[in-house]
Amino acid sequence: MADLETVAESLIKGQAPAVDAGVRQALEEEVPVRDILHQGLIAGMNVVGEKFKSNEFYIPEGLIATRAMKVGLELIRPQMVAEKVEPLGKACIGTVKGDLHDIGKNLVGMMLEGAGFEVVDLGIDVPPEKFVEAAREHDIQIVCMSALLTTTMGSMQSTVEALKEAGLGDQVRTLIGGAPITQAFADKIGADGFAEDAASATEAAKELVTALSN
Ligand code: B1M
Repeated sequence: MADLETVAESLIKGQAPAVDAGVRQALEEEVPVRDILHQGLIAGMNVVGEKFKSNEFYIPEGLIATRAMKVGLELIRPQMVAEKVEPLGKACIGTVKGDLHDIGKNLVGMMLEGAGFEVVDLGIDVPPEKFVEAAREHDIQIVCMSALLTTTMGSMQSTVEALKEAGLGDQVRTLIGGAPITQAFADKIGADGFAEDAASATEAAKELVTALSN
């Protein structure tokens, strides 16, 4: 029987083949993808975060856990995006300048796709001008930014300002998130939306795009 605790433990140890096997088994047994994600993959990554914090883990351990996480995420991706219907709108997403964390960003991107958005992924370490360029080039309605470091949060403000300076303030809406981000920070920098996790990011994006078209 699929055991999500073992998936989490394998992820913590960075054992990608074991994560692969555990997630495949869970999918075969029709365990809900939400449970595989939260009780297996994210639960494991949370422990990695704690070990990182207490200096029990360093970058190499973080990287091999990330590789295992990505193996698991790719396996559940088809089901996460399966419900895709009519495009709801166009979004671009990136991890802001100076920040290389991409797991949460990828997850938000997948959920947005699953909710019916067309998503342009700008990757990591994305400077404000690249967000502006993408918004123009792809006719973007929602610019989504992710930051995991307190030191890179400021780049969200620069991006919000750059979009306004480029005259795109009326055409695009900004949505921000990531572990250190709060609603208060979003208000402070003039971002249009904040979401705590990938599921609420899709809800927020839907609301923003509806408000934009009204
Ligand atoms: Co880094 N790292 N890391 N790291 N890392 C954190 C973020 C940290 C909290 C660990 C710790 O100390 N406890 C800490 C930040 C401290 C701080 O700033 N307050 C930290 C640090 C310090 C660093 C380095 C500086 C370490 C060093 O070099 N000494 C370095 C920085 C590199 C850089 O970016 N310039 C670094 C490097 C790395 C690795 C490369 C080893 C690896 C990243 C690999 C990768 O992403 N490809 C890594 C990892 C894996 C982590 C932790 C352990 C896990 C992050 C993660 O993927 N979580 C992390 C600790 C933690 O967060 N517990 C940590 C799982 C993911 C699903 O969650 O990304 O939060 P998350 O996304 C969530 C929500 O935040 C939200 O939805 C997602 C899912 O529901 N969300 C959004 C995210 N984006 C959103 C956007 C939205 C809406 C919601 O709207 C657009």
